[in-house]
Amino acid sequence: MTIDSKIHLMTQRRKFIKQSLMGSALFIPTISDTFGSSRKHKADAGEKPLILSTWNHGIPANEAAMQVLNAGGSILDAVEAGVKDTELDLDNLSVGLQGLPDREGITTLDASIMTGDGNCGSVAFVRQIKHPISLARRVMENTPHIMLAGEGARQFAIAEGFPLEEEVLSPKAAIEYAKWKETSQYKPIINIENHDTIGMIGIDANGNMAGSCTTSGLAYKMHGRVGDSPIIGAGLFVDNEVGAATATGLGESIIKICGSFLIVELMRQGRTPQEACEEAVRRLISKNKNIKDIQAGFLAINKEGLSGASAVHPGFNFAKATLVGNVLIDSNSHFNL
Ligand code: SD4
Repeated sequence: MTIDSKIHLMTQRRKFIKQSLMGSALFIPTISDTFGSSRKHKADAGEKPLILSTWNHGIPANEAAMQVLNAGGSILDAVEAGVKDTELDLDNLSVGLQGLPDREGITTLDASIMTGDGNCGSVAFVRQIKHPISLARRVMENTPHIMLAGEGARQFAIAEGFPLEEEVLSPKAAIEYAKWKETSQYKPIINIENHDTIGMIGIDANGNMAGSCTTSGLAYKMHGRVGDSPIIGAGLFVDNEVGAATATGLGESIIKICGSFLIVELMRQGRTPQEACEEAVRRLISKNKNIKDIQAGFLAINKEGLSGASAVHPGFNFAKATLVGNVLIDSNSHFNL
């Protein structure tokens, strides 16, 4: 990305944040123990339909999802269409086949999808498939299973008529991989290398929920490594009776606490989406060493249409779309700069 385009992006981002601050009572500073100096956005009245997605690319993804809802599509169709947009984004180095490869120079993808009635499907460690989210949906709809991995997932994709893409790195990924190979050091860098997985959760006007999550996972991971994104309960969990949650960041830290399931269960016990996300962050911090090197962020919605978000470190943002707009919001974080 050129410096000019970075500045443009930052200006756009500020605009979005400003809009959100003006447009609603989203940010009400509150006092809490570990999140005391940060701002919570728990004061919004419930809104339906509502779609939340991780990171900057959540804006176009939410737009694609809202278009589906506006055209009368289901919330499941919406969350699939939304993240398909990101899977095609050539600038995104953590989602889709243009994502950064593993240590062997091979890009492998993880994805999951879930509906509020408990149906779910996922694919892990899959190669050459442009839209792993659609393959995850086919696993959910056309097999008696929930998860297919590796060669089996690819064979299933062929049987379902998915085209196999040529296995070459995108130009950007090839440049980055060549640089990485100079030292071949593996050290995840928070908010940089982990920065782009898309997790999307949504509720329609009738209270039906669905979620989707898709990623190429951690750059330069070991061949065969699978993160949280395709693991139901870790990267994604949805229950129409309560709410939905999704995660981004270092998958290993999220799997250890079953992050998304934990958040939904905390909401079931009466926490708001915001409180549940913050509690999950605390839990993650308590269960992981070297927390200064780990970033993870969570998003949640409940069946009333309230939303929440929280992260370990500053830098996590998300897009929130309702009938009145689609805005980028900075999440609060446990640690501050
Ligand atoms: C993983 N959670 O594979 C993913 C990476 C990620 O933003 O979220 N990147 O661990």
